[in-house]
Amino acid sequence: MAIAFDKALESSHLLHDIAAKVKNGDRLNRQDAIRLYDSNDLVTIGALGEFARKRKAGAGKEKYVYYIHNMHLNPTNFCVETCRFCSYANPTERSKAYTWTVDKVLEEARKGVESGINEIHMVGGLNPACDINYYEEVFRAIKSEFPQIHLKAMTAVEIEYMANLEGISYRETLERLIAAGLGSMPGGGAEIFDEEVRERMAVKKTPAPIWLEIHGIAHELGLRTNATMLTGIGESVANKVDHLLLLREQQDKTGGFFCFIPLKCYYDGTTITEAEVAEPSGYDVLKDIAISRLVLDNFDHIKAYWIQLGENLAQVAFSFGADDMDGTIKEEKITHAAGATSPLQLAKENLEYLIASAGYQPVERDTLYNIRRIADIGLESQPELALAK
Ligand code: V47
Ligand code: SF4
Repeated sequence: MAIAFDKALESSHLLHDIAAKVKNGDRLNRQDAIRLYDSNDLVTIGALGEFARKRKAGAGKEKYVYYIHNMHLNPTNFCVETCRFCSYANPTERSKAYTWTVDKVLEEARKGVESGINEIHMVGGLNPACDINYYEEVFRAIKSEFPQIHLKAMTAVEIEYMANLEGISYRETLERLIAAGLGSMPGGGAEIFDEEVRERMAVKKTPAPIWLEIHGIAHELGLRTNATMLTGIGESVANKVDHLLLLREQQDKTGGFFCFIPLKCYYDGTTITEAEVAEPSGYDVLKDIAISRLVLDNFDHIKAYWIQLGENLAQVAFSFGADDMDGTIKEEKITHAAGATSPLQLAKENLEYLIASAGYQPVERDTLYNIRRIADIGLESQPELALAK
């Protein structure tokens, strides 16, 4: 149910000047973004996001929504940090903390590869037992057995930790991991760049300048990377806007971000109380999708991460500017440890059905957004909910 842009433009008086900027392809400024967040005119905001998405997609691809057949692998959930929103590495989970051997990582990867995945998304806690030598060994083992698999791994937080552990630069850390098989970097660990929120959430790792510097170095070394923003941790509208503006500025400099992923916090197992944060509503999530699409005019892709949004809200997000759903996943731990109730994985057919039944064209991609398959899907019968194959 995409909304006609011109109708939205006519009907919205308050956002008229912003809509005109979007239509002309002019860059939005901080005040514009804050006004969009402060507006209740969700229909217009969505229409603007959809308009910007279509223009960015280019002719013939206006309806494309991408997904990937992938798996998440988390070799360790032991972490020296204690970010308050993280249930994955919280004290209860910590008492059951695990660290996989290289063989165990390989065994888990093998299960995914047998099911036809083409990307492994690997991240883990900050664990002194998993230093750069460990990850070099893991990457080499995976790439030598499965050279066709793309390794999207290591957040900027892990790069910072590993570099400090080893006493080497971020650049050298990245160069060594690239030589071992690292293909791209996910966008995790950015949280909210604002220092006060980070302090309240006990986030001691990787402040904004270092997170951005590491992504900049990765881009210079030829790696594509993603970026995230975690909401629902007590941030203000201004904090979100400033986060987006810092990402846009970095992208202007080094140009290697592929995709932006707005994340929303789940609270089970955390110490975060209702009194200190506002849980993002569906309304807030859709604004994050649309406004990030509008502000991040130099990012090609905005992801509706179905694991956190749930399948239904992810479908609506396509009409607000999202053009990616992430992947089949196989087994998600970080958000499910904190209470997410979405399935742990979905089969390709289910993702395709979700995209097509929202009125969009499902496109299976690889990590670098090369098209693997344009799905030809009829909507007569909904596929049984199935696990990723
Ligand atoms: O960095 C931690 C967040 C992130 C919670 O790059 C939580 O394609 C919700 O970055 N509730 C990891 N979120 C996930 C991530 C990601 C996911 C999918 C695709 C990509 C990509 C990246 O999850 C962490 C943190 O910001 N997180 N705890 C929680 N309780
Ligand atoms: Fe560790 Fe990352 Fe969890 Fe923070 S969010 S406790 S750094 S795993």
